[in-house]
Amino acid sequence: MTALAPVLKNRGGLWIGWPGITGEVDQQALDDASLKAGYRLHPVELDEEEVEAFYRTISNGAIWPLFHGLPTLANYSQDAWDIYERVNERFADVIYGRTKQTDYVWVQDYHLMLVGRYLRALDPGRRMGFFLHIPFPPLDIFLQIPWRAQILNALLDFDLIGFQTMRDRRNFLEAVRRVVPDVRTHGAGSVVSVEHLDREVRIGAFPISIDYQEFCQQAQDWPVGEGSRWLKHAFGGRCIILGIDRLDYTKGIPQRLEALRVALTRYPELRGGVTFIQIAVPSRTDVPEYRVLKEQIDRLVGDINGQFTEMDWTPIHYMYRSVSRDQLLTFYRAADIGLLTPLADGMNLVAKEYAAANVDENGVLILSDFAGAAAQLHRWAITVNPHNVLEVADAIYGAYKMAQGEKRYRMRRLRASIRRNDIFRWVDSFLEAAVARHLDDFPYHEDYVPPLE
Ligand code: ADQ
Repeated sequence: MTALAPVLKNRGGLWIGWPGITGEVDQQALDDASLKAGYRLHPVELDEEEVEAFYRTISNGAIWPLFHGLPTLANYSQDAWDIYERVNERFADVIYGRTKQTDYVWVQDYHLMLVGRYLRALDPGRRMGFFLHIPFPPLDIFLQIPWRAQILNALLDFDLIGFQTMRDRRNFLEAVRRVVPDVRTHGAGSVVSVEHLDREVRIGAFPISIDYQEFCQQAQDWPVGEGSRWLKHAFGGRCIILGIDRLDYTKGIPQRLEALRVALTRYPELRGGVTFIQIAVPSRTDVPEYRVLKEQIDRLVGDINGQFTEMDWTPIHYMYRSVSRDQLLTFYRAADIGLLTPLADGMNLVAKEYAAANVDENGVLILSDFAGAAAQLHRWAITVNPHNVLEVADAIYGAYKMAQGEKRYRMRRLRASIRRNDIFRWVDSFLEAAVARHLDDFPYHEDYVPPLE
């Protein structure tokens, strides 16, 4: 949950989570990590069977595809669900044991949708909120999950439930009205409330963001500026189109590659004129669907390069690996076009990072209609339906031909919008809805560990 790191770093706090490895956690390593991060970390340990059921089977094998509107990829297992419940209960136990009654608990994401239910049972008066980082699917899709009533009832045990967009919130409210008996909704605007079992639950849209200032400043650092000039030179001054994503079937990478093929076919002027850099970060490599996707992308890149490469030009540069922060910023800064076309995405922070790092204000953002970020950025980005490869191809050509003045105008407005609505504003608006307080009201945590200089 790297998006939250800047806030925790500034305010301290306690982060409870599974460290991503099975077996016993090395306390010294965790203390070192706490010191480096600037906030305390406390592990919830999981064994191999729990990781398989809770993390791989239910979270990433059922909820992730279904919530991204891809029900045919979702697999359900009742045995695994029982373990998902057990792990959520363990998280609630650990939270209960490690926090005071007055501490506000803010649970993050789809792995932990039941924590409210268990924590409410242990501590009925506890104030707690939940934020869903992924989309909430339309009614007919959500209804397919075998545990729909358990999920909705458990979510309603939180005091505040946050979604990325109004569309997600609307989908959630429709599901609640259909599945949970005797609920009443009140209010309008960005936060509405639902009456459920004599409690009031607030439901809001809080689009997550980035630490704009940090991206903007780091993009102006000397190595990034030099690197980006070098990159442009290395690619012969061609128009650089950039795609950066975790290698995930929700990110629409094959469709994007097909769109590039169509663009190169329809607009011969682009041949030799553009270089497409796709960086895919390895993700969930133990899941068969992800391995199949990787092979599909490998093949497509090979096909398209085979079809169009000339002696002095290769259309696609494909990197299957993670890159350092400086390298990431260098790619962002050098790219003339950011091409981010997920089939579904809670927000898509890469789109915001690209704009923040585009300090020369001469880039164009092409963004999927189905990224949560489009709700905020649609006026100044070129928005596209990622399934319509012709439309995406036309958008690529349109961005390539766009006049300097228009690029600057759009990019300035994109950046201004992200600057105003940064990660601190996101936390602030959530806290205001949750406990009627602002981020500035929160002192440094008594156990706050200052970051290393
Ligand atoms: P993700 O699906 O991971 O997040 P995204 O929002 O784009 O998607 O965030 C990816 C993060 O990884 C970015 O901060 C980016 O800088 C980093 N990253 C990407 N490529 C990298 C690379 N090659 N090397 C190093 N770092 C890289 C989920 C949801 C999103 C939602 C976020 C936050 O799926 O929809 O926006 O949570 O809520």
